[in-house]
Amino acid sequence: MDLGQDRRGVDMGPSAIRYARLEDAIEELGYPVTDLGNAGVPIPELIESDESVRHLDAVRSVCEEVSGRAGAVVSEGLFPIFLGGDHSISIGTVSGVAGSSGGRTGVIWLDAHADFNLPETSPSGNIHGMPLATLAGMGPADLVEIGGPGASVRPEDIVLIGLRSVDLEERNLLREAGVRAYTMKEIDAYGVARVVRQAMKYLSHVDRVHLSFDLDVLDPEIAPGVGTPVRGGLTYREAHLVMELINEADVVTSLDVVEVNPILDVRNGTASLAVELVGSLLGRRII
Ligand code: LYS
Repeated sequence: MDLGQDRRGVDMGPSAIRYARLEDAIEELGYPVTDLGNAGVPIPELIESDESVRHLDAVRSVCEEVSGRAGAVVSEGLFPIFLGGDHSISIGTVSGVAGSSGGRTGVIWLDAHADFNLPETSPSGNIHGMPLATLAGMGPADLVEIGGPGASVRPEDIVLIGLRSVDLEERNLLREAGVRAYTMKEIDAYGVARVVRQAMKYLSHVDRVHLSFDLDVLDPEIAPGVGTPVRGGLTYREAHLVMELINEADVVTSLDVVEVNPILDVRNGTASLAVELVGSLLGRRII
């Protein structure tokens, strides 16, 4: 889906990631894979949208479908991997996962942006800048109620890692909500290993963790194929180390891979890197 922002291309992300052989990479680790196909997404050029929040109705209907399908997969005890698409799909994925499992679901949001805008604070009107606030129970009511009334996750069960582009009013919202955020400054100052270990410790009270992986957390030099690139992101090895350390903690039970834009990519390199990093998250070892 690419309705959560105003640039075409991320709707082709899932094709690019499949083409980069995600399924083979997971099967090599010994896990069977079933590809359940795509969600039904309207074509932006064919939708009339005069909403102040861009394509609100269409995003809601796609996220409702995704939420239901996510819940069904989790109820079977399986590990769902959701391919975006812009980050607004996570309103569907996380609400479905959290709503269908007992206990508390924590969220790790790997992203250059906080995605914590409300319609009133958003500089763009794009829903892909709002999913995390929506999941925390703020945001447009039509979207908050997907997967059941109220918040899908508690603000204190959320950790952001890799931030380096946060809008002015969005900063206040994050602070007021009490969401734990590790920016690139902490990563530079303390090293990525310490940051990830602290994050895992911070989330040690939850029953499961959903990892929402936005490729724009990576530096644009290694991941140019993203819709909203920001300089100063994770290096190649830092990114692998994040995934390797999260794998060691053995708590992640569902995953989003979002914002791959093949139109802006170079020889499908960003999608291939996404596949490599999913491999590290799922337990691929160097030796
Ligand atoms: N913070 C900006 C906005 O709300 C950018 C969000 C980018 C999300 N991938 O539009």
